[in-house]
Amino acid sequence: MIYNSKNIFAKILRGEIPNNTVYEDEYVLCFDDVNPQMPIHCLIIPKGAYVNLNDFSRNASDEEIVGFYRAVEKIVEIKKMSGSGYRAIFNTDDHGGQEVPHMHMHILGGEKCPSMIVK
Ligand code: DGP
Repeated sequence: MIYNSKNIFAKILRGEIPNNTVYEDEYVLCFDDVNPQMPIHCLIIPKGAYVNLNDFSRNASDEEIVGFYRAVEKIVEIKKMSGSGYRAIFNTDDHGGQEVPHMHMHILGGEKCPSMIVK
């Protein structure tokens, strides 16, 4: 799996494109999605160069994987969604509808999410 360092999230990580940062630590950056689908819609990305969830699960260190998932709970707290709930989505590759080839988790909430749409 070849990582393309010209992708938009790599540029955000390098500070070449601005973002509305929600949370940042040594493992992740979380920022608001530019095209929100719900009142709350942010993206969590690992700081390491991983194309998608498969690449991350296979090649990230245990520390990076734990760091990523620990950050999710912190971000949910920051966005005040721990009581009401939220939806987490990893779009992966072509069939998953992934547009940006840097692994990311969508966190959506702020109101009840619609039923899952398959088609
Ligand atoms: P996906 O289809 O899962 O690859 O979703 C990519 C998301 O990234 C999509 O919801 C829009 C968002 N996005 C694309 N470009 C930018 C950007 O430059 N800034 C921000 N904040 N979000 C972006």
